[in-house]
Amino acid sequence: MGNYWIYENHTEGYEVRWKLKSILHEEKTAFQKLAVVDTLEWGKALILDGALQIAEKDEFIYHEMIVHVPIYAHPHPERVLIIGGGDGGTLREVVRHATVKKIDMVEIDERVVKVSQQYFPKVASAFNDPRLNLHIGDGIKYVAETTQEYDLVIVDSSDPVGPAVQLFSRDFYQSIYSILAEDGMVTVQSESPIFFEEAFRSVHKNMGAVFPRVNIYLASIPTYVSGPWTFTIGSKKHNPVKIQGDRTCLSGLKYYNESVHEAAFSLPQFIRSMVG
Ligand code: AG3
Repeated sequence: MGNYWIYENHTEGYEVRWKLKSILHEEKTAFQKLAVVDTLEWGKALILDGALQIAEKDEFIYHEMIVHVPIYAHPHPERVLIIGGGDGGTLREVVRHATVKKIDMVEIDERVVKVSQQYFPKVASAFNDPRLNLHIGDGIKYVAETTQEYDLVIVDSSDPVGPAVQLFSRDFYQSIYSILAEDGMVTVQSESPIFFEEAFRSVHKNMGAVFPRVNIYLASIPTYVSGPWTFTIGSKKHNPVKIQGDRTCLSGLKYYNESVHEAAFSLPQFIRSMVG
């Protein structure tokens, strides 16, 4: 392929483009448009409804941060629920932890799982883990109906458009609150504070209406919009800024370490003021 580019619009006046080596796969699933492309700079990338979800070269940053921060902040994370995350990257990081005994994962679009297994074997590498129960279905319905209890819930969603809108709502956080143990916590990806300010603020507001403690932490993920990306933790009891967990699986990680954990909660003033 000669001079072929794909574009992602962040605002009306700002877009990013990637030069492609090839388009590997394109389909319309029951829920969204799904594409896999091979980019010149960032390796293969998974795109849903025009928004880049993972690129091989930097997915480790997002996946390590959405998982290891809350897991290390919890003294005994045994039962974990992942909502979304069909590419398997979040799951891959969760299974590193021997303290975790049971993992439920609820992904609405089975095609994301299948296509990721085909094109991203290093990301979708843990679907055979014996602790995993994979449910193909609606995460909103699952949290409203399940009788299971969890120590940690991780919401690895796409942007709040299309199938993911309700995953940013107060009702959803309320349902998560009721299936968490008395010292449980939830982590969600909460978008770019610069390009998705409304979504970012609403996560903080909705989570704060439900959880006694809400903390935000940051990481820069080059292939997601530009600047910092936010994650928000709602916690019933523990202070997520403090590392409490067993630290044996730290080796082998590429982004997360103990000082990154603490530093990630330091917010620049303009972000602090958005939620202050
Ligand atoms: N979920 C968050 C992707 C958000 C990207 N947004 C964008 N490009 N506009 C990623 C799922 C990875 N498991």
